[in-house]
Amino acid sequence: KFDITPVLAHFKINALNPAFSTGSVFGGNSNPVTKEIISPVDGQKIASVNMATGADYDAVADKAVEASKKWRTIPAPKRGEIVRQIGAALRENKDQLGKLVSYEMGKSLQEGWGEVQEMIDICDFAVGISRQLYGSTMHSERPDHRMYDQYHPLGVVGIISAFNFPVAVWSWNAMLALVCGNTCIWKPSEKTPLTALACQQIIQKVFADNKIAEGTSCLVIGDRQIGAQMAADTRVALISATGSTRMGKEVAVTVAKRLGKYLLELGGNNAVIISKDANMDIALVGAVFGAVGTAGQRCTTTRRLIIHESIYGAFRQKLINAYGQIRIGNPLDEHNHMGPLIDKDAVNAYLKSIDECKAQGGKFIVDGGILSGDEYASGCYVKPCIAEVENHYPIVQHETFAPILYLIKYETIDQAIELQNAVPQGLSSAIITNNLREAEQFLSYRGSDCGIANVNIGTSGAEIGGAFGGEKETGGGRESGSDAWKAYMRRQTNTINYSAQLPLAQGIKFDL
Ligand code: UN1
Repeated sequence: KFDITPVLAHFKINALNPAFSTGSVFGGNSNPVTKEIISPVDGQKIASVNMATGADYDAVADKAVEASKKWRTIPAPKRGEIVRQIGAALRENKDQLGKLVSYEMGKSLQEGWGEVQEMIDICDFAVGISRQLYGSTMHSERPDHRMYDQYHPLGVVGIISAFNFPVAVWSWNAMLALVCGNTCIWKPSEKTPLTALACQQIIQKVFADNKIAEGTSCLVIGDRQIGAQMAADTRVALISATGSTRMGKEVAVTVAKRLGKYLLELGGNNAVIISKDANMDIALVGAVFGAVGTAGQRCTTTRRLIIHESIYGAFRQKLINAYGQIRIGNPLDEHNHMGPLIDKDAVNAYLKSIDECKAQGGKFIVDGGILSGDEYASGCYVKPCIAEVENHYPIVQHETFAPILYLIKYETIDQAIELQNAVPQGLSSAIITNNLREAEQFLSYRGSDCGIANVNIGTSGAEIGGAFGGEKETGGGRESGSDAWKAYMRRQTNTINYSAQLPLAQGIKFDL
């Protein structure tokens, strides 16, 4: 049995006297409403947290605005130095934070540590970026004129994150936003506030040691009303939201009404095409990790396998055998591959999807269901399952955040790509093939329509160095690597005339 007490003590999270702390900003306790945080691992209450009120949020946002006026005066590479220290602090806390992620959210400890590693990696990346916030220079059409563009901070960035990557996705946004000169307000999922409080403890010390103003990186634990309030708040220049397509559409409409900026990272319905020329070992491990990793609760989870008809039967059998080997149980036991779903609502959604799949014609070749017994007492452990389906079934078109894998057969590569693209979402995609022509077609303009397209790698587990995000109902935003930092800055075009004349552009004459 895993004892979380020392980990909570390490992060000064007091389960008996439930802490609500927005870290460096304020200890708003004005709301008597608390939320119990129950671990899906063993059903134990970990702590309860006070939820922020609208007034609490307002106070935080004021602080963040005030702090942004100071933070932006610190040169970008010096801001990078603070982020470097955050990365160092995360390295020191990797073990404990990984355990808390695993216990509060339910993902395997390997994945909990992996998530903290993503945070460390993005810190390193952001430090480098802090010296590379490049604009371009242009040649002016006018003599003795200089033109260039430069990037300025936006002000305050609001970050709404989901339970499934409770800390990493925040850090992708926050670390870039910070080096870009913005202050941040983080509203984590109300299902996973404790990992957020732990992160706040970690960064708060770094900010305090460096005498950085309060409010530079804020945390508000609240329900969706708080998220809606933040989306409507004109003080928040950019809302970066990760979560369901339903949530993203609401955020987009609210932010668009005030013509604010938004960055959305929403649902995926990711497929792997398995060619007859695939390396079967790569295909199998990639598909199974993609489907059952994080118990099917990644936005990059493999939900569909599109398999060539000539290998369909053999691969189907390999999958059935592999699913027989998956060890489900306490995710803090490193022996296990798969932990629980986040909560009972998620279990019900999983069961409902299985029923719908059957009703729509799906045939289960590996059955699902809830696991019972002592080890599964939280009621959140389910069996990963596999169904043979057709791509157009409504349930297959929908992102069910659970370990349900759909198998689809194809004949030609054109057909496989068409099937892969024929869903409303467009996040991640993959082809397993040693056939160069297929691989290149998959990556071409007439190939995958997703933001992420991989060859001989599964759909999940992207590195932080690439831009992360997708098209269509995935929301169109890009976070993390490459030039995703540009979303956190405003571009300004500057033209300087160092002649003694005033020549007008386009050759227009205007003499007085
Ligand atoms: C998410 O599920 O919201 O690519 C993010 C991956 C991880 C991030 C997933 N690096 O699977």
